[in-house]
Amino acid sequence: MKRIFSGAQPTGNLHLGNYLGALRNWTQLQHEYESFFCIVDLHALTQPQNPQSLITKTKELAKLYLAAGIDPTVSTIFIQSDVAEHTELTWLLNCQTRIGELERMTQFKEKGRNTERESTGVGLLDYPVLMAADILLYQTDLVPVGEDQKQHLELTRDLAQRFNRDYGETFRIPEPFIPKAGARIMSLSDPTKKMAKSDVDPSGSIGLLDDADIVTRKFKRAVTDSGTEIKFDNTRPAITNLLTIYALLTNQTNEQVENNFAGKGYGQLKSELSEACIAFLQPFQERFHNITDEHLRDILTGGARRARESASQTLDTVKERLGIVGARGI
Ligand code: ATP
Ligand code: LTN
Repeated sequence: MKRIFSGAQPTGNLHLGNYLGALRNWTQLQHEYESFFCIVDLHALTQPQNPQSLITKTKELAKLYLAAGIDPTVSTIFIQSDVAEHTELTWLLNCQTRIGELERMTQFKEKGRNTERESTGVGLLDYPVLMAADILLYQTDLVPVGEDQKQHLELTRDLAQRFNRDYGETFRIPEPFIPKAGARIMSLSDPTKKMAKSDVDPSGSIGLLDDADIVTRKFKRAVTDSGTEIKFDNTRPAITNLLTIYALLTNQTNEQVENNFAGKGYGQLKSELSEACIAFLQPFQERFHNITDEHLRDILTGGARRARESASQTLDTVKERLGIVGARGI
């Protein structure tokens, strides 16, 4: 059976973009692939975190995976730091990676934009290598992610190919899986930017844990384009974004959605969109609140054990290939 691997960072509030661009696809793909879904807490450390809130966010994210429909009886759900192989492979891959490759990453340039190079964290630069380690440890075939992760996937493939060429066939070369619709949900307050957890302005994103009043208010205040027609149109990013969210939440085609809104106004679109979103979020949040900590701990402990079994096999091969065999080699 082919494998998928994906993950999200336990930072900020997970939003509709994370769900429509990533989690929703994971829940569908888990039935066709052997699946590993990781809470990448070590990636979160690339930006300053409060230790106590990192613990809370890690727990919250694991519950969000379950509430979204990831089934722990068919998929492996685990916390990255529970499987030490991730950090160990990162070091080994670091020594195969060029600084130039990392400096070219758009996300590094964007996230480090407001900081002097002198004081930018090394973790932020090295972030994609840890991500490559995550993926390559599991001999992953497919990585379902949003559009913003495409470049990191290309680097992962380059590193794997280089290692295979220099040290012999070791890693499977993963393919990205980027959905046709929903791969880049835009901010409600600025449709030229993606909906982002790291955005300081909360009005741009619908949090998966937002209550009905907040959702209604955020959609009501959402920016719209000039003109009155309600149609998918790349030159009108705000309306196209709202329609994309509506189509995905109601499982309709773009054509069905356009027909539904033919002759209606922006106010109607916003109120139907709020309704559809609340209808999705309410049962989602109910599932979220019904997951007990004990149940979660069992799932994550079992998940880490299964993940370690796979990861350690790959790591052993990599070390062997590199001549890192410790006392055993003497
Ligand atoms: P931020 O939202 O602050 O940029 P992030 O993208 O680093 O955070 P993660 O939690 O690590 O957030 O991302 C989880 C998944 O959600 C990734 O696959 C990412 O590509 C996807 N994703 C993030 N934002 C969007 C968006 N606006 N539209 C679609 N997918 C998204
Ligand atoms: N960088 C990703 C999170 C991530 C990831 C991964 C995604 C870390 N490791 C491995 C897929 C596969 C992000 O969404 N910001």
